[in-house]
Amino acid sequence: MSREHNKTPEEQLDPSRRRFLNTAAVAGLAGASMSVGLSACNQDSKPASAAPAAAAGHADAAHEGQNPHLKPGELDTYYGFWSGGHTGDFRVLGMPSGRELHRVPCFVPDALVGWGITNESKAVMGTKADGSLKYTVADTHHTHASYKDGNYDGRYAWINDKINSRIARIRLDYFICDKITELPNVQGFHGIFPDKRDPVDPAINYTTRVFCGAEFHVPLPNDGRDLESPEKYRSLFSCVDAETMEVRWQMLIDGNCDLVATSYDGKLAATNQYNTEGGYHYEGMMSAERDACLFVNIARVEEAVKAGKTTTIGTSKVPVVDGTRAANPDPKSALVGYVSVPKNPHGVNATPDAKYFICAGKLSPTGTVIELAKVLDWFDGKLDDIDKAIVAEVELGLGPLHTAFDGRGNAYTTLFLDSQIVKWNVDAAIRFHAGDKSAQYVVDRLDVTYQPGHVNASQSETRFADGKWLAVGCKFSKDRFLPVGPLHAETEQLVDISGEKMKLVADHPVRPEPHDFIIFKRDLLRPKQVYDMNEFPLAVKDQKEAGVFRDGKKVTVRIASLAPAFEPREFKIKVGDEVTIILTNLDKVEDLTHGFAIPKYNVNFIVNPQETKSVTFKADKPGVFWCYCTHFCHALHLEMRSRMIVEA
Ligand code: K7E
Ligand code: CUA
Ligand code: CA
Repeated sequence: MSREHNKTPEEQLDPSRRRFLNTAAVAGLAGASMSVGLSACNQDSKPASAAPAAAAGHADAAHEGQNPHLKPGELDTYYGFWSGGHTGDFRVLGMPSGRELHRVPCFVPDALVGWGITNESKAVMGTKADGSLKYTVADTHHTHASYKDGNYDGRYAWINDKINSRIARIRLDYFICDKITELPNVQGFHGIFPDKRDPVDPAINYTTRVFCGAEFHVPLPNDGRDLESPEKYRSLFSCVDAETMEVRWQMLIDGNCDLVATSYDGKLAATNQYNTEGGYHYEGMMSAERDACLFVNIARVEEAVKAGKTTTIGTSKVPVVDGTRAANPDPKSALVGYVSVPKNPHGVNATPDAKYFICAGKLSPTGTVIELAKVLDWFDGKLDDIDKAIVAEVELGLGPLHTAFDGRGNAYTTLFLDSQIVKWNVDAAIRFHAGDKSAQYVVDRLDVTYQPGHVNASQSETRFADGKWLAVGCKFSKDRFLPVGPLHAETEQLVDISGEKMKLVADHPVRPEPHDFIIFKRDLLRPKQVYDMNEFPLAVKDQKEAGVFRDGKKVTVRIASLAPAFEPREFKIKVGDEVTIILTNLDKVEDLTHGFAIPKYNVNFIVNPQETKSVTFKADKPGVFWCYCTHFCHALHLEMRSRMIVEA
């Protein structure tokens, strides 16, 4: 097994090191990319030889670096929000330690909290007519949080589900998922980004919309028509209201979308597209040398929606505007502009100085820097060609995917095929592109292990990028951890970016596969650790309110927990009853969680301090069933039970 991280700095900076990458899993893609991708970049646009070799070995000797290791009892200085991937959850890590603190279930049932078991969680997740869950699988990729004044405001986070095109909102006061919306007529909802302010109302300096890009193009509506006419397939770019979580509008677009980015002035949302060809096999999707990054003029779209210049698709009532190229020929009235970007671009990210969006080329070894002021000029009719908004297109390395920022003018782009992060200076890249071939834009390269996808830095996606820590999500771990059978953990690597050179300081294994994450300062969040009982209309506010309430065959059992007892201590129901158990945890002490499990009835959930949850089931088995506390809460935790007697 090759040990890529043992390369000397000189070898790291040498592009020929690619020859040593013998990763079978990527050989196919590497081959495809090398043959078609490299040709897109002509010889004289080679990077200015990266960092000077002489300085590489002992550069930054004066820079001591930061220590990611916490002593027992020490707290992390950042929160990390990680998407869970196929586990469908939203994970919370402490950073820089990388310790996983919490998983917030969203799209997929979770046995710890009873997500998908309780009535409240099922109502959020969505059920079929028979009361069972509509979906039990998911694929989360991207998570982003709400903004105010260009920084995180700690209200909400959102996460996408690619499989079933759902968006979940997480309340950051309690770290719970409170709403899920399914986007109509969309398949493969992938990129997601909240706006950062309103494009026209100066009083609204915070997030009110979330934009959702769609990856797959399908017949619209997808009801059996146009099955064999891929030229008619389209995808939709959607806008979801941050508060109501309703879909405000959708826009027909050409191409398949990957990521979404939004500007700090609220005027633009962008999504990069890799299949402007409209191909339906991968060969077709990579036949063109350039694809696009689509820029949405948000104010214009909302005007068009207001003016009723919309249609609807299928049974959906959501207004749909037309953002295809053909429908938007005149910049002065265009809802969208398509900036040309090489080839099957992956990732679009906003620089913290609010000036640029950067797309990575994926099948081209390039990064493309697009100046937002020029895009706006094009919409105003002051720039004749929107591609003139491209102020740099420079070679970075093989398989560039995602980019993070340090707030000091540097970008950090993952190179999937090279298994590297390349640190490059955006201003130098712009000078290089403008003709100054002495401009050295590559600052440093760091080998990571292996095949990195997303990358993010502390506060990177805000105006307050602080350039301290960078995390990189590596898709392959290979030999980095103890072997545990065929399924490998992924490697999240932590990099100290406080100095000129990047320093790899820790590996964290993560359960596959998180894709994306954000890292932000802990003082921007004020989580509550005890619920407000008034949030729960069903709350059993006092032990005296507990008891069995019968209405024909419908039985409500109201239970209160107060360590170490449930009230009532026992209750009787009959076979054939439809039973709803409502449980309130009356304990007010922080960290005092109770569980409630009913053997053989498939019921288990927890109630946190002052929280209320309910479950409904059919009493179909006679006998004695000890409802017991599953969460160690007290010296008498084992004794904390209630006897459920089901009479035949
Ligand atoms: Cu953001 Cu993996 Cu969904 Cu790139 S995608 S890696
Ligand atoms: Cu209550 Cu354990
Ligand atoms: Ca393409």
